[in-house]
Amino acid sequence: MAIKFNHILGALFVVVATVLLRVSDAKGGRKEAIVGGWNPITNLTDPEVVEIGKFSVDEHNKEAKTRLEFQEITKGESQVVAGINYRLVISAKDGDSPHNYLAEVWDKPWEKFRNLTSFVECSLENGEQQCMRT
Ligand SMILES: *[C@@H]1O[C@H](CO)[C@@H](O)[C@H](O)[C@H]1NC(C)=O
Ligand SMILES: CC(=O)N[C@H]1CO[C@H](CO)[C@@H](O)[C@@H]1O
Repeated sequence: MAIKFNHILGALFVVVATVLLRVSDAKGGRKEAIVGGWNPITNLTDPEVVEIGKFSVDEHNKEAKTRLEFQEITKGESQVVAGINYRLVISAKDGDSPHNYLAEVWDKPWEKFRNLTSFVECSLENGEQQCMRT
């Protein structure tokens, strides 16, 4: 299982690297729907999207041994790439205080594959949450 996990991490790294390349390619250009580019998720209460958000928090809790409670998704975008990459800004409670996190999940429903690629707390810059620059 550990070997398999490393294998998948390798694959995820390739995907993330590709995503980063695409993002830098798209930088400076106008935010139009590019094939393979990131597109905003318009319905943040779509059950499928909410499921991905809850999955992120659950996975993170398992990995980091935290007890965050999913609240809602406040922003999101997705990318079609051998499945769908989701990038979601999630509000979750850590004890009593709400925090914002940026989660990335790679979902390939037909393979029943879904994994949390990244889960980080949004940093504060000038008192504003800098989660997703759009
Ligand atoms: C978003 O999705 C939910 C569940 O499918 C639906 O009930 C709701 O009407 C949708 N909202 C919009 C603005 O489309
Ligand atoms: C929910 C899910 O599919 N998680 C998987 C992430 O990848 C590891 C390694 O293959 C699996 O063990 C998990 O089940």
